[in-house]
Amino acid sequence: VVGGFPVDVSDSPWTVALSSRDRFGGMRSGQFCGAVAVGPTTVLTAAHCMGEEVLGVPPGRAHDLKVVAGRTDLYSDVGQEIAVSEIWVNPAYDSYSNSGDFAVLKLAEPLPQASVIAMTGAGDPAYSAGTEATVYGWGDTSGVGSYAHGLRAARVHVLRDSVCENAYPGPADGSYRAKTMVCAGEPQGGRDSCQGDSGGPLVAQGRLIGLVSWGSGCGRADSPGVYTRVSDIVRTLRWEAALPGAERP
Ligand code: 4AZ
Repeated sequence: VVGGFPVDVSDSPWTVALSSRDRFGGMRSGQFCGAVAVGPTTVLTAAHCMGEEVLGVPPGRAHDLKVVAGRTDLYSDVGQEIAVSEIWVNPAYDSYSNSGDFAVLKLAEPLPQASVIAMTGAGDPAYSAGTEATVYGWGDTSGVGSYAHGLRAARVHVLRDSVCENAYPGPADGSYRAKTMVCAGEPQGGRDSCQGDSGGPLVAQGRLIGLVSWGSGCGRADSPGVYTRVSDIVRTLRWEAALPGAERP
């Protein structure tokens, strides 16, 4: 998180860290992405966090993939480390456009119910341009690879889809798709998510509206953060639960 402030994880207990001992060249803590608890044994993260180039190994062979909950400072040993027992990567995820960038992790043991955040649905006013939102993570605080030990957060605004459509017409800098993505940031830059925050939460009005996904750099003017649209996750999961493996509309 760039341009943010320190927070205690007890203020956002649904913000959890992903760690794996397969991580090469990463942070000493083993943290490599953020994630969000949406049920006692259900955690969302970015699909790209489950990619071999991020994980170091194919997701099915991840050793010691853990969710770290209740730990503000990753270098402390408070809180819980819970094993991931199942990984479901959105089959509609397109690594080229980054559309549909989410995965569902099942935990071997439950988190407390109080650590769960509600997901928002389509039509939620929390998505209106101008809504203040907060992004949380342990990622890069500078855009040049200095990682936080402690959880940080930044306030950003939900921006009109046209802002990201203009910033990211693709293909060079990525292409923004309003159906599956949310645009958020500050027009003048300064406050943003960054590398290492991926998969973590964007929260507005007490509800989860996005997962950190991509962007051009961090905190740059006219290069907002792009988040996986949670209402699209909800729609996809309903569809998958009803008709596993079916072709999506
Ligand atoms: C990344 O590389 C990344 N400024 C995440 C978020 C943003 C940019 C890059 C948004 O994981």
